Formats: sequence, C-alpha cells, structure tokens
Amino acid sequence: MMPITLGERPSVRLVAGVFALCILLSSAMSAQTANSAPPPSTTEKIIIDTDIGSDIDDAFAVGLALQSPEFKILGISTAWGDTHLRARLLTRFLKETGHSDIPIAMGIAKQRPGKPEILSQAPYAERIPADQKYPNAVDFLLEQIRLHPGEITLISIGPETNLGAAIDRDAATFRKLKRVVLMGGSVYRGYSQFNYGKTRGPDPEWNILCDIQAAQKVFSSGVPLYVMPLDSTQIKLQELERAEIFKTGSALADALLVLYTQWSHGTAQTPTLFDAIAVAYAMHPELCPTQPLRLRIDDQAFTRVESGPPNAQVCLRSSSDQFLEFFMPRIVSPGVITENVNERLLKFGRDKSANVSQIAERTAAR
Ligand SMILES: [Ca+2]
Repeated sequence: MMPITLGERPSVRLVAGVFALCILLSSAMSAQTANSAPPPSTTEKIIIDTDIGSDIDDAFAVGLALQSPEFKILGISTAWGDTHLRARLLTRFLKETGHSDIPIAMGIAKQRPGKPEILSQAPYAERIPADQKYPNAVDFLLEQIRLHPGEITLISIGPETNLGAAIDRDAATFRKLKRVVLMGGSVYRGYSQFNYGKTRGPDPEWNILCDIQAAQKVFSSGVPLYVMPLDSTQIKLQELERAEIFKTGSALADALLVLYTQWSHGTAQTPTLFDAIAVAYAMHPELCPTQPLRLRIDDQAFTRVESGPPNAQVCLRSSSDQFLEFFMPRIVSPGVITENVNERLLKFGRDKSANVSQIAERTAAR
C-alpha cells in the first residue's frame, strides 16, 4: 500500500469514490449470498463392469462404491463367463444392501475354450430365480454414453470383453466416455511379488489374459485410460481388518461375510483387494498416483512399455496403509457417508494423524 505522507490529504473525490465502491461491493456480495445457487454437483457418474462372483475383491470394490457419495452409479454390468449368474449375484447383493434402484446389465458370456469357470460365490447368486432377465451390457453402456457424453467414468474390474465389443460396435461413442479406470496389467511387478528386491518380473495379468484381443482394443482405443496394474493393487485385507468389517452387522458387512465365506470355503484366506484400488482411485486419485506411459498389450498378454506418446496414466506404486485408512471407515460405515465432501476430506486428514498409533499396532501385528 502506498503511504500517505504528512501534509498530503487524500482528495475528497477519491474518498467519496472509495466509499461508493465499498457500498457497491457490499451490496453485490449480499445479493450473491441471498441468491446463491446450490453448489454444482460433485458426484461422478460411473458404470462398473465386473466379474463379481469369482475372486472376492469385486464384492469389496462394489461395496466401496455403494458407500461413496462421490459417485452416482448409473449401472453395473457383468463380465466374463456366466454373466447371468453374476448378474443374479448382483441382484441379491444390491437388494440386501438397499440399492435395488441401480440397473444391472448382463455382459457377453465369453469364456476360455475348454475352461468353464465355476463361480466361487454361486450359492449366494442362486437364491435369485434363474429366469431373471437383464438388459444387454454393451447396449446399456453405449446408451448411457450417448445420454451423458464426456461425463461417465467406466470402472472396468473384470476381463475387458464388453469394452472390446462396445469398441467394435461404435468406437466413436466409446471414446465419449470421460475415462476408463481399469484394474489390469502387470508392468514391472507380477503376482505375489514385492516392489523391492529381485523379482521375476511381470506376469500376464488375469483380466487381460482372459481376453487379450479385447484388452488390445481398449489400450489402442484413444479413450482416456487410467490403469491400476498388479504393481499397485496387491493390497491385502488381513484378519484384523476383516474382523472389523464383519463385526459391524451392517447389511453390507453381512453380505460381504457370506460372499467371503463362500469364496474362502470357510477358511481364513486373505483377500487381495485389486479391484477396490481402481474404485478408490476413481474418486481419490491421490491414493494411487499415476504417471503417463505408453502401454501395449502383446499377444501373450504381457503389458509392454513402449516409447512414443503416452496412451495411459498408470499407477505403479501405492501405500497399503494409506489405502486402508480410506477404505476401512467407508466399508464399516452403517450407510453412505453423507457429509459434505470437503468436510469429509478434512475429516479424512484429521483421522490420518489420529490413526497413526492404530496403524502402527496393525502393522506390528502382521
Ligand atoms: Ca474382478
């Protein structure tokens, strides 16, 4: 600010001008307060494409999405193998957790020749009548993109068969997705390896191995692509966390307990939460920081890094503790967390510091 020296006097005109400006500003601000429109919606329109019913991580991933106010779930489609039985599983899961309003679509029932897959969670799904009808997942996906061009995040947590078929049918419409967030691939780290020390290197990752051609179509489609490979998604749900979830007695926890028990054949197997990391990334990208890479899927289902313009944002490292600090309060909550997103983020920050000792205890117990 310019100082006023002794002997100078601000002119009467200047003082009057400043006064008038203050009144104008003040009335403009109060008018804005009185007429303020509701804040713009911060919810993200999502569709989840899932092979729920085989491994258990899909159930935890869908459960996380159901608990998250950041999302408006336009629908959930089923991928790979017995997609009708998977849709029946979802019907029961959504009904039991109070989300029957979410549309379910049935994907293409492709499977590897001679290798029909038995769904570990079939008994849960079979309680829904076998004559239940579902719309076609590829039709559903393309219709939703046409209704909301540039607005939908497709979270793909199964083999990419439905995505590949949508690209074959209408690639231009598919590219009008806001983005695809995909659990899949293995860039430097394979299954059950750590991100340190000597490893045997990447593996063909399951979702890509099941339908290599479909994955190749997705990676070369030109759609904005966010990839969560084995490198960053092998976060375990240990016994202490499982007990925390299952003892809550919420409808979601009860459904997860039944599905977990069927998946683990009643033993204490430890789930790897692969797919839940993709769901978490779609709302809180800081949980899995990405870097631009050019990835190509080769004919043996390996994820190859190539030189050239990037075609994907890829998360190669994540923190198990940071992820669980986010995931656990969500999944044990009795319902959708309803508080304002900013408040919740602040609370998340506070909880992070408050939970340091609990996390240290958990880590020590492992
Ligand atoms: Ca999956």
